Amino acid sequence: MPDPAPSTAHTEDDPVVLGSVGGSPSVPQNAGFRFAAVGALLIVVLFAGYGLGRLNNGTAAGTSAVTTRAATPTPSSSVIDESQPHVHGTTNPVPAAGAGVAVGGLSLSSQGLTLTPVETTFQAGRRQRLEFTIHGPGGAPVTTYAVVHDKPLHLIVIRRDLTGFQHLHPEMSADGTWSIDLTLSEPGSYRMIADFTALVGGAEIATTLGSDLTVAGDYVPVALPDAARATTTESYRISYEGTPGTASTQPLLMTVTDTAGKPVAVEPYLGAFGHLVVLRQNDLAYVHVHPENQLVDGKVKFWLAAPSPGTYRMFFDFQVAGKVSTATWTVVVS
Ligand SMILES: [Cu+2]
Repeated sequence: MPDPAPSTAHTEDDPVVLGSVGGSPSVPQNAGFRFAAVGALLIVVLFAGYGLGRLNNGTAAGTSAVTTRAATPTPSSSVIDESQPHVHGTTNPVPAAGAGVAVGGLSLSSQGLTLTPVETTFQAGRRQRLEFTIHGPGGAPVTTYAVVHDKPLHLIVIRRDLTGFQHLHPEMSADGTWSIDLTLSEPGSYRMIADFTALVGGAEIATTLGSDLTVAGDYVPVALPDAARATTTESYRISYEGTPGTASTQPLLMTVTDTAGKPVAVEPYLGAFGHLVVLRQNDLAYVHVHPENQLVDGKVKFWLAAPSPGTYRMFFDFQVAGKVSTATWTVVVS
């Protein structure tokens, strides 16, 4: 069963509401200097860990993602240039050999921020409103966020057996409540994983928080498909090259063709040539990877380090002819 297409959840014309801030790209883009540090290194840049701190400070030191921004007179949104490849959801950009990377999305709270869903019980197959807030260190809802890949917040919803993947973009009301219509088609336990960069008191806090969602009923878990390098969607065949490991960051190259094997042109989607979400089986630990900003021989090139040996499911959102599709693979990392 194909996963729901992300395109059903939003359009690129969706207004991005950022509380009292107004329009999103209103702040001078200071991303240039931020990313100059990585430049040609093509190193995975980490947002949920100390990625921003590392880049802002220009050093490799630090363990916190809370970083002080250049002074701005009022609370504001910012736009992060994610034109360099990087990873969300981990806390260690370049894993030491054998150490693996830490992971995101496993907790309701991190770095002073707490995800607070309003209602976590859903009925199978029925569209319901999913609402949540992100509470800041002082307890008040956060209302300002950096725009990362065209959106102030990216939401992944998936069942515990790694079926039913949805990549959504909720909208925020002025009081900081995020909401979106959500249909969970089958009974079971799901995760919602929110990936964002909150702007709190002049600091940027990039993190990934997660909560369970429950659909009552007879849960029939689906076995994970076998690992394979090629997969198909309704219209495309997608394969990848590269072997993810834990010891170092490895390239992954995605090739998209039509069903007859003829290459097709992948288009930018949400500020990149594709978005790769990698979830670990059994705990749904989350890694969100973005590609290099140029295609390589028509292929979309990512860099990925797995946080541990184990089995993962990869979800690759890409756009062709204005339509977003999601390719999925099972990957076993040894
Ligand atoms: Cu997104």
